[in-house]
Amino acid sequence: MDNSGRWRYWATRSLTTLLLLGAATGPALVGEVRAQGTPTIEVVSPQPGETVTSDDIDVQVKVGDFTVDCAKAGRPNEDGVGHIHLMIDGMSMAQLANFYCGDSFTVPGDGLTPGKHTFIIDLATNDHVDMMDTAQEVEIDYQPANPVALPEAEDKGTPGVELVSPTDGATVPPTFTIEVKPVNFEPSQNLEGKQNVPGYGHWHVFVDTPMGGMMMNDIAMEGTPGAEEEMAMGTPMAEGEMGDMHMMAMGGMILMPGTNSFDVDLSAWGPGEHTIFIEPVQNDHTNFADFGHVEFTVTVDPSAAT
Ligand SMILES: [Cu+2]
Repeated sequence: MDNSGRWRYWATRSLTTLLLLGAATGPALVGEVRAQGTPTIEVVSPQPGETVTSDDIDVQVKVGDFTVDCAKAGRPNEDGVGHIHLMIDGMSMAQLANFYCGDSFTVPGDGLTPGKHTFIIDLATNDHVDMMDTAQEVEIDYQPANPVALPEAEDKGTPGVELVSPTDGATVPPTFTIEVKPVNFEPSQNLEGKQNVPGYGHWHVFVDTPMGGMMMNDIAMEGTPGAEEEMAMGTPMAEGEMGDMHMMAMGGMILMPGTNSFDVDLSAWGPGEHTIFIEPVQNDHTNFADFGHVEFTVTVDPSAAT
């Protein structure tokens, strides 16, 4: 089944949509919820203007009035719960380095040229929608001792994936390891959010998300076509300026790993049978023109042996 439109769509959305998404989540933050405090994220390190000489960039944040819980990634949204997004040199999903689950994490320097780069760090809902009103922007001067260039393109054919373990239909504990074997493809966590390189990318892992279930919400906005091109960071768009647009939540996506072995935690999904879908994607999180995927089921049993 062809699903090549699925993520391509996501990546074509830019700041406009993210702002729109931010606006859409905004109302949840007022009223009763605001009484508990408005979620915030503060960047402790790096500081704006800081010269970073390490090859990878350590980031430290402080989150307020918000529970970071990556076990809930891909689950239905809950007020005040989600995870952290970091984007490099832009505000679209194409620049998403990954999502993060703690107060400190490391952004790989691979593919980043020495010089000025901007990180945008914000809170995101379980379904990976950026909470725009929390976004923090930090420009750094990246001067690594050993800059790492993007790898050479290595187009070997249609990228795909084979399941190594667990076996289809296996009974597993809530947290277990998935192992896959790439086909014509080299996953790299370090390249996520960087420029696309043929033959490289990472995996997207979904739970209980039917193929073709794109979870797309059409949002029709009255307004001026072309306004999105005029958008720039720091110039919030007034309501009604956007043309017709679509947006999509990332319901079901639990992980975007760049390794062939990774742990998944289905505790928030509950015991019983779950379907897992894994596909190779490009560095910008969009699908390859053609690609293979695997889909299998597991039965989560809290008493199962690891
Ligand atoms: Cu991705």
